[in-house]
Amino acid sequence: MKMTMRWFGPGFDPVTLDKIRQVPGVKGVITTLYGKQPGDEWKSEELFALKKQVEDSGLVIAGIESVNIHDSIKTAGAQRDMYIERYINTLKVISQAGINLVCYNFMAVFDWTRSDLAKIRPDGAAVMAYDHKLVEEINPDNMFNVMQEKAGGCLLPGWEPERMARIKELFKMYHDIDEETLFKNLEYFLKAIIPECEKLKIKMGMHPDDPGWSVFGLPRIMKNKENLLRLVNMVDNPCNGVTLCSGSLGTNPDNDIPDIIRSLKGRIHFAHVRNVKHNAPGDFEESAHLSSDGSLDMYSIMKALCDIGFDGPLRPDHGRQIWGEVSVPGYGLYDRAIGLSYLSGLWEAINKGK
Ligand code: DNO
Repeated sequence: MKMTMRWFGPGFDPVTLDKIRQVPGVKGVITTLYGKQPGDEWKSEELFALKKQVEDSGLVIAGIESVNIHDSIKTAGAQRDMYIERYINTLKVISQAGINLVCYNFMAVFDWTRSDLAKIRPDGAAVMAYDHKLVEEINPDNMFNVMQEKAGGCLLPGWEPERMARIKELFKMYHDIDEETLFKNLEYFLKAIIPECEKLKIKMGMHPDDPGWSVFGLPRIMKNKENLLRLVNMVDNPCNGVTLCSGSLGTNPDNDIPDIIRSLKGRIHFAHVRNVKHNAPGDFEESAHLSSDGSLDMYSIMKALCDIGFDGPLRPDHGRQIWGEVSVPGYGLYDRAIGLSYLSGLWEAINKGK
Protein backbone atom coordinates (compact mmCIF):
# COMPACT_ATOMS: atom_id res chain seq x y z
CA MET A 1 0.00 0.00 0.00
CA LYS A 2 1.26 3.47 -0.83
CA MET A 3 -0.10 6.19 1.42
CA THR A 4 -1.14 9.33 -0.45
CA MET A 5 -3.19 12.48 -0.05
CA ARG A 6 -5.37 14.29 -2.54
CA TRP A 7 -4.06 17.67 -3.67
CA PHE A 8 -6.23 20.20 -5.47
CA GLY A 9 -3.46 21.85 -7.40
CA PRO A 10 -1.31 24.96 -7.40
CA GLY A 11 -2.69 28.30 -6.29
CA PHE A 12 -5.96 26.84 -5.15
CA ASP A 13 -5.54 24.21 -2.47
CA PRO A 14 -4.72 25.79 0.90
CA VAL A 15 -3.23 22.40 1.78
CA THR A 16 0.05 22.93 -0.04
CA LEU A 17 2.56 20.31 -1.13
CA ASP A 18 5.04 21.24 1.59
CA LYS A 19 2.34 20.62 4.21
CA ILE A 20 1.43 17.28 2.65
CA ARG A 21 5.06 16.27 2.62
CA GLN A 22 5.25 16.64 6.40
CA VAL A 23 2.46 14.14 7.02
CA PRO A 24 4.32 10.98 8.10
CA GLY A 25 4.28 8.20 5.53
CA VAL A 26 3.08 10.24 2.57
CA LYS A 27 5.16 9.89 -0.55
CA GLY A 28 2.67 10.79 -3.22
CA VAL A 29 -0.31 12.92 -4.13
CA ILE A 30 -3.43 12.20 -6.07
CA THR A 31 -4.30 15.08 -8.33
CA THR A 32 -5.46 16.08 -11.79
CA LEU A 33 -5.26 18.94 -14.24
CA TYR A 34 -7.85 21.25 -12.74
CA GLY A 35 -9.81 23.41 -15.13
CA LYS A 36 -10.22 20.61 -17.66
CA GLN A 37 -13.76 19.86 -18.74
CA PRO A 38 -14.93 16.33 -19.48
CA GLY A 39 -13.95 15.72 -23.09
CA ASP A 40 -10.98 18.11 -23.13
CA GLU A 41 -7.82 16.55 -24.45
CA TRP A 42 -4.87 17.02 -22.09
CA LYS A 43 -1.63 18.55 -23.30
CA SER A 44 1.57 16.87 -22.21
CA GLU A 45 3.32 20.17 -21.37
CA GLU A 46 0.57 20.97 -18.84
CA LEU A 47 0.84 17.61 -17.14
CA PHE A 48 4.64 17.69 -17.19
CA ALA A 49 4.60 21.12 -15.51
CA LEU A 50 2.35 19.76 -12.76
CA LYS A 51 4.52 16.68 -12.39
CA LYS A 52 7.64 18.83 -12.07
CA GLN A 53 6.04 20.97 -9.40
CA VAL A 54 5.04 17.89 -7.38
CA GLU A 55 8.45 16.27 -7.78
CA ASP A 56 10.28 19.49 -6.87
CA SER A 57 8.47 19.32 -3.55
CA GLY A 58 9.81 15.82 -2.88
CA LEU A 59 6.59 13.97 -3.74
CA VAL A 60 5.32 12.07 -6.78
CA ILE A 61 1.99 11.97 -8.59
CA ALA A 62 0.71 8.55 -7.54
CA GLY A 63 -2.46 8.72 -9.59
CA ILE A 64 -4.89 10.94 -11.45
CA GLU A 65 -8.27 11.64 -9.89
CA SER A 66 -10.14 12.13 -12.12
CA VAL A 67 -10.29 12.10 -15.88
CA ASN A 68 -13.99 12.77 -16.18
CA ILE A 69 -16.07 11.20 -18.90
CA HIS A 70 -18.06 13.25 -21.36
CA ASP A 71 -21.82 12.83 -21.15
CA SER A 72 -21.91 11.90 -24.79
CA ILE A 73 -20.07 8.68 -23.85
CA LYS A 74 -22.41 7.97 -20.93
CA THR A 75 -25.50 8.57 -23.04
CA ALA A 76 -24.25 7.06 -26.34
CA GLY A 77 -24.55 10.45 -28.01
CA ALA A 78 -23.64 11.06 -31.64
CA GLN A 79 -20.12 12.18 -30.73
CA ARG A 80 -19.18 9.39 -28.36
CA ASP A 81 -16.49 7.87 -30.59
CA MET A 82 -14.79 11.22 -30.92
CA TYR A 83 -14.84 11.70 -27.15
CA ILE A 84 -13.52 8.17 -26.60
CA GLU A 85 -10.65 8.96 -28.95
CA ARG A 86 -9.91 12.11 -26.98
CA TYR A 87 -10.05 10.13 -23.74
CA ILE A 88 -7.50 7.69 -25.12
CA ASN A 89 -5.27 10.58 -26.22
CA THR A 90 -5.40 11.93 -22.67
CA LEU A 91 -4.47 8.49 -21.32
CA LYS A 92 -1.45 8.55 -23.65
CA VAL A 93 -0.32 11.86 -22.17
CA ILE A 94 -0.75 10.45 -18.65
CA SER A 95 1.26 7.38 -19.54
CA GLN A 96 4.02 9.51 -21.08
CA ALA A 97 4.28 11.28 -17.73
CA GLY A 98 4.94 7.90 -16.11
CA ILE A 99 1.60 7.83 -14.25
CA ASN A 100 -0.22 4.51 -14.28
CA LEU A 101 -3.46 5.06 -12.34
CA VAL A 102 -6.63 6.86 -13.40
CA CYS A 103 -9.68 7.18 -11.16
CA TYR A 104 -12.98 7.96 -12.86
CA ASN A 105 -16.69 7.53 -12.32
CA PHE A 106 -19.76 6.81 -14.38
CA MET A 107 -22.32 8.84 -12.42
CA ALA A 108 -25.06 10.55 -14.39
CA VAL A 109 -25.27 14.36 -14.10
CA PHE A 110 -24.02 14.68 -10.50
CA ASP A 111 -20.87 13.31 -8.91
CA TRP A 112 -21.18 12.85 -5.10
CA THR A 113 -24.25 14.51 -3.55
CA ARG A 114 -24.89 15.88 -0.05
CA SER A 115 -27.64 17.89 1.60
CA ASP A 116 -25.26 19.58 4.01
CA LEU A 117 -21.59 20.47 3.58
CA ALA A 118 -21.01 21.63 7.15
CA LYS A 119 -23.25 19.86 9.61
CA ILE A 120 -22.11 20.73 13.11
CA ARG A 121 -21.59 17.71 15.34
CA PRO A 122 -21.84 17.78 19.16
CA ASP A 123 -18.08 18.33 19.48
CA GLY A 124 -18.21 21.36 17.17
CA ALA A 125 -16.62 19.64 14.14
CA ALA A 126 -18.30 20.27 10.78
CA VAL A 127 -18.97 17.36 8.42
CA MET A 128 -20.74 16.68 5.16
CA ALA A 129 -24.10 14.97 5.56
CA TYR A 130 -26.89 13.51 3.47
CA ASP A 131 -30.58 13.47 4.25
CA HIS A 132 -32.48 11.80 1.43
CA LYS A 133 -35.73 13.62 2.18
CA LEU A 134 -34.00 17.00 2.07
CA VAL A 135 -32.24 16.14 -1.18
CA GLU A 136 -35.46 15.01 -2.82
CA GLU A 137 -37.09 18.31 -1.83
CA ILE A 138 -34.49 20.24 -3.83
CA ASN A 139 -35.36 21.06 -7.41
CA PRO A 140 -32.67 19.07 -9.26
CA ASP A 141 -32.13 21.97 -11.69
CA ASN A 142 -31.08 24.00 -8.69
CA MET A 143 -28.94 21.35 -6.97
CA PHE A 144 -25.68 22.90 -8.11
CA ASN A 145 -26.64 26.34 -6.79
CA VAL A 146 -27.71 24.85 -3.48
CA MET A 147 -24.39 23.00 -3.13
CA GLN A 148 -22.42 26.09 -4.18
CA GLU A 149 -24.21 28.22 -1.65
CA LYS A 150 -23.49 25.68 1.08
CA ALA A 151 -19.84 25.56 -0.02
CA GLY A 152 -19.58 29.36 0.21
CA GLY A 153 -18.47 29.53 -3.43
CA CYS A 154 -15.61 27.08 -2.82
CA LEU A 155 -14.75 24.49 -5.48
CA LEU A 156 -16.62 21.22 -5.11
CA PRO A 157 -14.56 18.34 -6.48
CA GLY A 158 -16.48 16.66 -9.28
CA TRP A 159 -18.94 19.53 -9.75
CA GLU A 160 -17.58 21.51 -12.68
CA PRO A 161 -19.47 24.84 -12.77
CA GLU A 162 -19.30 24.92 -16.58
CA ARG A 163 -21.09 21.58 -16.76
CA MET A 164 -23.56 22.47 -14.09
CA ALA A 165 -24.53 25.61 -16.04
CA ARG A 166 -26.05 23.17 -18.57
CA ILE A 167 -27.95 21.21 -15.96
CA LYS A 168 -31.32 21.20 -17.72
CA GLU A 169 -29.73 19.98 -20.93
CA LEU A 170 -27.89 17.28 -18.95
CA PHE A 171 -31.11 16.02 -17.39
CA LYS A 172 -32.63 15.87 -20.87
CA MET A 173 -29.67 13.83 -22.16
CA TYR A 174 -30.30 11.19 -19.47
CA HIS A 175 -34.05 11.16 -19.91
CA ASP A 176 -34.16 7.83 -21.75
CA ILE A 177 -31.16 6.26 -20.05
CA ASP A 178 -32.08 3.54 -17.59
CA GLU A 179 -29.53 1.53 -15.61
CA GLU A 180 -29.28 -1.23 -18.21
CA THR A 181 -28.57 1.30 -20.96
CA LEU A 182 -25.98 3.04 -18.81
CA PHE A 183 -24.28 -0.33 -18.27
CA LYS A 184 -24.26 -0.96 -22.03
CA ASN A 185 -22.72 2.46 -22.62
CA LEU A 186 -20.09 1.73 -20.01
CA GLU A 187 -19.29 -1.56 -21.69
CA TYR A 188 -18.86 0.18 -25.06
CA PHE A 189 -16.47 2.66 -23.47
CA LEU A 190 -14.44 -0.01 -21.66
CA LYS A 191 -14.16 -2.21 -24.73
CA ALA A 192 -12.63 0.74 -26.54
CA ILE A 193 -10.26 1.99 -23.87
CA ILE A 194 -9.07 -1.07 -21.93
CA PRO A 195 -6.95 -2.56 -24.75
CA GLU A 196 -5.26 0.85 -25.01
CA CYS A 197 -4.76 0.94 -21.23
CA GLU A 198 -3.05 -2.41 -21.46
CA LYS A 199 -0.59 -1.03 -23.99
CA LEU A 200 -0.08 2.13 -21.95
CA LYS A 201 0.15 0.22 -18.65
CA ILE A 202 -2.60 2.31 -17.11
CA LYS A 203 -4.91 0.91 -14.46
CA MET A 204 -8.43 2.30 -14.47
CA GLY A 205 -10.16 2.58 -11.10
CA MET A 206 -13.91 3.07 -11.25
CA HIS A 207 -15.19 5.11 -8.32
CA PRO A 208 -18.49 3.87 -6.86
CA ASP A 209 -21.60 6.05 -6.85
CA ASP A 210 -21.98 8.33 -3.85
CA PRO A 211 -24.45 7.86 -2.26
CA GLY A 212 -25.00 4.29 -3.37
CA TRP A 213 -28.55 4.78 -4.60
CA SER A 214 -30.44 6.72 -7.22
CA VAL A 215 -30.73 10.46 -6.69
CA PHE A 216 -33.42 12.50 -8.53
CA GLY A 217 -34.46 9.39 -10.45
CA LEU A 218 -31.13 9.32 -12.32
CA PRO A 219 -29.65 5.89 -13.11
CA ARG A 220 -26.88 4.70 -10.78
CA ILE A 221 -24.93 1.58 -11.67
CA MET A 222 -21.94 1.38 -9.29
CA LYS A 223 -23.68 0.90 -5.96
CA ASN A 224 -22.76 -2.52 -4.65
CA LYS A 225 -20.82 -5.76 -5.00
CA GLU A 226 -22.97 -7.08 -7.84
CA ASN A 227 -22.44 -3.86 -9.85
CA LEU A 228 -18.68 -3.81 -9.28
CA LEU A 229 -18.30 -7.47 -10.22
CA ARG A 230 -20.31 -6.84 -13.35
CA LEU A 231 -17.93 -3.99 -14.18
CA VAL A 232 -14.74 -6.03 -13.79
CA ASN A 233 -16.16 -9.05 -15.61
CA MET A 234 -17.55 -6.96 -18.46
CA VAL A 235 -14.02 -6.54 -19.78
CA ASP A 236 -11.98 -9.15 -17.99
CA ASN A 237 -8.63 -7.45 -18.05
CA PRO A 238 -6.59 -6.45 -14.96
CA CYS A 239 -6.46 -2.84 -16.22
CA ASN A 240 -10.22 -2.66 -15.75
CA GLY A 241 -10.47 -2.15 -12.01
CA VAL A 242 -11.99 -0.31 -9.14
CA THR A 243 -11.33 2.55 -6.75
CA LEU A 244 -12.54 1.04 -3.50
CA CYS A 245 -14.24 3.91 -1.72
CA SER A 246 -15.39 2.78 1.72
CA GLY A 247 -17.32 5.97 2.35
CA SER A 248 -19.36 5.75 -0.87
CA LEU A 249 -20.12 2.03 -0.62
CA GLY A 250 -20.58 2.53 3.11
CA THR A 251 -23.55 4.85 2.60
CA ASN A 252 -25.63 1.69 2.26
CA PRO A 253 -25.47 -0.45 5.43
CA ASP A 254 -26.27 -3.52 3.30
CA ASN A 255 -22.87 -3.28 1.62
CA ASP A 256 -20.42 -5.60 3.37
CA ILE A 257 -17.23 -3.75 2.46
CA PRO A 258 -14.63 -6.33 3.59
CA ASP A 259 -16.53 -8.92 1.56
CA ILE A 260 -16.62 -6.60 -1.48
CA ILE A 261 -12.86 -6.06 -1.13
CA ARG A 262 -12.17 -9.80 -1.01
CA SER A 263 -14.37 -10.43 -4.03
CA LEU A 264 -12.38 -7.85 -6.04
CA LYS A 265 -8.94 -9.31 -5.34
CA GLY A 266 -6.47 -8.15 -8.02
CA ARG A 267 -8.85 -5.53 -9.35
CA ILE A 268 -8.65 -2.84 -6.68
CA HIS A 269 -6.15 -0.30 -7.98
CA PHE A 270 -6.80 2.57 -5.60
CA ALA A 271 -8.47 2.96 -2.22
CA HIS A 272 -10.31 5.85 -0.58
CA VAL A 273 -10.69 4.92 3.05
CA ARG A 274 -12.98 6.82 5.40
CA ASN A 275 -15.79 6.22 7.83
CA VAL A 276 -19.45 7.21 7.68
CA LYS A 277 -22.16 7.27 10.34
CA HIS A 278 -25.63 5.94 9.51
CA ASN A 279 -28.34 8.00 11.17
CA ALA A 280 -31.45 6.47 9.57
CA PRO A 281 -32.16 4.66 6.29
CA GLY A 282 -30.96 6.99 3.51
CA ASP A 283 -29.57 9.40 6.05
CA PHE A 284 -25.90 9.59 7.00
CA GLU A 285 -23.13 11.93 8.00
CA GLU A 286 -19.40 11.67 7.58
CA SER A 287 -17.36 11.10 10.72
CA ALA A 288 -13.76 10.91 11.82
CA HIS A 289 -11.91 7.95 10.30
CA LEU A 290 -11.81 6.15 13.67
CA SER A 291 -14.12 3.08 13.77
CA SER A 292 -15.82 4.13 16.99
CA ASP A 293 -16.78 7.53 15.57
CA GLY A 294 -18.88 6.08 12.72
CA SER A 295 -20.63 2.93 11.55
CA LEU A 296 -17.86 1.18 9.62
CA ASP A 297 -15.28 -1.21 11.03
CA MET A 298 -12.11 0.36 9.69
CA TYR A 299 -9.92 -2.44 11.03
CA SER A 300 -11.83 -5.03 8.97
CA ILE A 301 -11.61 -2.84 5.87
CA MET A 302 -7.84 -2.40 6.19
CA LYS A 303 -7.45 -6.09 7.06
CA ALA A 304 -9.33 -7.13 3.92
CA LEU A 305 -7.13 -4.84 1.80
CA CYS A 306 -4.04 -6.35 3.42
CA ASP A 307 -5.33 -9.92 2.96
CA ILE A 308 -5.85 -9.47 -0.79
CA GLY A 309 -2.32 -8.08 -1.13
CA PHE A 310 -3.46 -4.57 -2.07
CA ASP A 311 -0.36 -2.61 -3.10
CA GLY A 312 -1.79 0.46 -4.82
CA PRO A 313 -2.19 4.02 -3.60
CA LEU A 314 -4.54 4.56 -0.68
CA ARG A 315 -5.72 7.89 0.61
CA PRO A 316 -7.68 9.08 3.59
CA ASP A 317 -10.89 10.56 2.31
CA HIS A 318 -13.24 13.31 3.45
CA GLY A 319 -12.32 14.58 6.87
CA ARG A 320 -14.14 16.74 9.35
CA GLN A 321 -13.46 20.45 9.51
CA ILE A 322 -11.81 21.05 12.89
CA TRP A 323 -9.67 23.57 14.74
CA GLY A 324 -11.02 26.47 12.68
CA GLU A 325 -9.53 25.27 9.42
CA VAL A 326 -11.00 26.61 6.18
CA SER A 327 -10.60 24.26 3.22
CA VAL A 328 -12.24 22.56 0.29
CA PRO A 329 -15.24 20.79 1.96
CA GLY A 330 -14.01 17.43 3.24
CA TYR A 331 -10.40 18.12 2.29
CA GLY A 332 -8.80 20.01 5.16
CA LEU A 333 -5.34 19.09 6.34
CA TYR A 334 -5.92 18.40 10.02
CA ASP A 335 -8.54 15.69 10.06
CA ARG A 336 -7.21 13.96 6.99
CA ALA A 337 -3.75 13.86 8.60
CA ILE A 338 -5.28 12.38 11.77
CA GLY A 339 -7.21 9.84 9.69
CA LEU A 340 -4.14 9.00 7.65
CA SER A 341 -2.04 8.34 10.75
CA TYR A 342 -4.76 6.12 12.16
CA LEU A 343 -4.99 4.13 8.91
CA SER A 344 -1.18 3.83 8.81
CA GLY A 345 -1.28 2.51 12.38
CA LEU A 346 -3.90 -0.08 11.52
CA TRP A 347 -1.88 -1.14 8.48
CA GLU A 348 1.34 -1.50 10.46
CA ALA A 349 -0.38 -3.51 13.21
CA ILE A 350 -2.16 -5.77 10.70
CA ASN A 351 1.09 -6.46 8.85
CA LYS A 352 3.12 -7.10 11.97
CA GLY A 353 0.42 -9.40 13.36
CA LYS A 354 0.41 -11.62 10.27
C1 DNO B 1 -15.30 13.28 -3.80
C2 DNO B 1 -14.60 12.35 -4.65
C3 DNO B 1 -15.27 12.15 -6.00
C4 DNO B 1 -14.35 11.35 -6.91
C5 DNO B 1 -14.91 11.08 -8.27
C6 DNO B 1 -14.03 10.14 -9.03
O1 DNO B 1 -14.74 13.79 -2.86
O2 DNO B 1 -14.36 11.13 -4.02
O3 DNO B 1 -15.56 13.39 -6.58
O4 DNO B 1 -13.16 12.07 -7.06
O5 DNO B 1 -16.18 10.54 -8.19
O6 DNO B 1 -14.21 10.30 -10.38
